[in-house]
Amino acid sequence: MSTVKGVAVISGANNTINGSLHFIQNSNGVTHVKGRITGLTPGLHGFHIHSLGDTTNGCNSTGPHYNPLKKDHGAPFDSERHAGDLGNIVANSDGVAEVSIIDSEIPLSGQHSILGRAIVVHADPDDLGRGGHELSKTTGNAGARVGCGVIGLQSSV
Ligand SMILES: [Cu+2]
Ligand SMILES: [Zn+2]
Repeated sequence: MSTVKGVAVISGANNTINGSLHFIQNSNGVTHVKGRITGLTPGLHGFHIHSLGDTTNGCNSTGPHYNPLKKDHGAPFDSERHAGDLGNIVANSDGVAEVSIIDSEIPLSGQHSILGRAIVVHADPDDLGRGGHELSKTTGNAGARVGCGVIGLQSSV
């Protein structure tokens, strides 16, 4: 498996949330997500791959969490998780989140590729399936979708 690179430009409904994220799939199939998102409220924000790259109705048309193996919502370190479950990112007091996530369930090639799907940032923390809320096992009860971008192919080496 060769290195594949993707990129997503993040924007939100009110134009205050912006960012860009780079996706680098290494030769062992593990993907590194790296970049920064600005304009967030300080604190934790749920962070997921959603199944569709459709932003005709903003982030709300990107579908549910990407879940090709039909599992329950969870944390990135759980075996019972959606492939798209990347946990939370943390915005500092200036509303800036520096993102650096390494994950083995979000390939940029093959049957379960995330290319053409969306990455979504939520208003609230993802409870990682542990909150006991009726939405915990489907969305982590992370609230509104405040920013998103479609993951496109950047280049292959
Ligand atoms: Cu989400
Ligand atoms: Zn999920």
